[in-house]
Amino acid sequence: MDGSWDFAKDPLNVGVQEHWFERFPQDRQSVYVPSCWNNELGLFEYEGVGWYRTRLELGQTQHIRLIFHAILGHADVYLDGQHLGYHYGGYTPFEFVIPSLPAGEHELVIRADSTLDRLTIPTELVDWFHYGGIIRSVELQILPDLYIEHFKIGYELTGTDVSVNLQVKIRSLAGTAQTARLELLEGGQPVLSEELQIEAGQTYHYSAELLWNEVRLWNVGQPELYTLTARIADDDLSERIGFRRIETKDHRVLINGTPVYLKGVNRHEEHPEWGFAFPPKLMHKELDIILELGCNSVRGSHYPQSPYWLDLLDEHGIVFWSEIPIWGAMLPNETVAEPLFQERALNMIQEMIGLHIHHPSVIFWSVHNEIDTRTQDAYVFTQHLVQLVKQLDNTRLVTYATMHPLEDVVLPLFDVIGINKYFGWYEGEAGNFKGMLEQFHERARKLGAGDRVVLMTEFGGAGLFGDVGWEPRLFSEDYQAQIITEALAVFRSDPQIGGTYIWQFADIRGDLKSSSTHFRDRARGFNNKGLVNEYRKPKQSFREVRRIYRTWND
Ligand code: ADA
Repeated sequence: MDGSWDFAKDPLNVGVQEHWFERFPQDRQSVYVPSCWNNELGLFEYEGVGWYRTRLELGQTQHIRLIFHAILGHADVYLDGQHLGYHYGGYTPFEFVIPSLPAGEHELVIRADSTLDRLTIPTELVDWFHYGGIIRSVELQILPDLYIEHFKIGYELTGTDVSVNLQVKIRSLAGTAQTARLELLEGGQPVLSEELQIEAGQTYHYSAELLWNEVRLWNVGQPELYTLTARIADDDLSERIGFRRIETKDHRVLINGTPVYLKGVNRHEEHPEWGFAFPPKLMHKELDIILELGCNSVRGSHYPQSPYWLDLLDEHGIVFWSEIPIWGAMLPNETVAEPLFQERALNMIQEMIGLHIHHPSVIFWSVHNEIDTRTQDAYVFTQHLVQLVKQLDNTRLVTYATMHPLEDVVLPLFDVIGINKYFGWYEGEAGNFKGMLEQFHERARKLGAGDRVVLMTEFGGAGLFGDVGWEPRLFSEDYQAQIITEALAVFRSDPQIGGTYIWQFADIRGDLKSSSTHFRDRARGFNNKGLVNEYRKPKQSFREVRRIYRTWND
């Protein structure tokens, strides 16, 4: 349903009371969906409620499914004036099925609220721009009487032999019992077929086990993929997977038994002209630049990124770190103890895993970034998050990023520990990394976490694009390149570090506001720590990192 929709902002938040879902205001404009409203003229700093409206036309009575691939913040959906439901989140899809919607014109209205507060995720204090809007596609599916609601693939590998578990959830919207043949295909070729009897209104859970020998394994730079399709009556659903085994040993991540040193960058899915509604064409460009840099991994900072991006990584054998948007550098400890905050976090974990589960590129699930991990509240909260991840998917590594490496109490809860530290920028000098890491390893051993894989998940500094000179001054490209180069040398010489993720791939818009004291060092209103600027033009640091990453050949 992408295209031009009606849009009205609701700064006084009166829309619900005034029934805008039945009578859309006259004072409206037309915006393209998906997009961020901040990229419209006059709405740059608008944070709050926005209403969207479009229409859909049915030639006959149909069952429909509406999929909202991502709406920032709080979303309420109305169809013909009726409230279909509410979703909280921002980067994961949700959907509604409406059986037997009559022929004719129907009005779809969405109330999207981008307001950040102390219990939203992220909270109001976050180092990225507060965008709002419908940031990914809205999809309309016309459903037949029998449709596939969900198709989940799991597997266990022994060498190159695999046992594949297929679970298909079939739902009947028919008024009578149906007999239909469920077919499962791999690469278009039938592998299983079974006749099912499905009662009226029933949700049928089908599961099957397949044993395959000598499968081609997915690996870094070796993107072997398999497409599986479930088909019944007039519906089908395809999912693509890759088979690989992830383990850790001797401070390294192993893929299919081989250690891989992770050469990465932190990537926000953001661009000044598009906000978080990042167009696929730009993802291709971004991938080319990241490959050129010599990376084999990307950290998806700080929220579940678009499935299209993950498809590209799957297809190029690049390893991905997926995380939920708990951004904690300034998060008060009381917040993590709040039931609503916790409920939202658990829900986000569930939705992230649901969205990314089949992508072989994803090898890390990360539960939070830089919260105050020195406290008992953080320990208990983290325990819940980690438990949920393990329960939903115990084939990947559970991780997080800490800004308190020397005081952190949650280290033992994780398979992999990410350290964010900005020596040479916010504190000390790049040379300080060595001493800090020695202390960290010692402490991790004492806490019983000495065998974990440790990744440097953030480090770097700001370099303003074009500011080059004869000496490395703060904010110059030269200085940025220098601290990153020094830091990389320290990390690479530490056998207990398993990989590096530079902060960050590209400059992003920050949340610099004249009315607030936060993020005052964000010159131009941007976080300028990118290796490329916001238009993806390389800085000196890009060239240095390319030179270094290309010599790390393991
Ligand atoms: C933190 C945070 C990043 C970014 C960075 C910085 O480590 O995780 O999102 O804000 O600091 O640039 O200061």
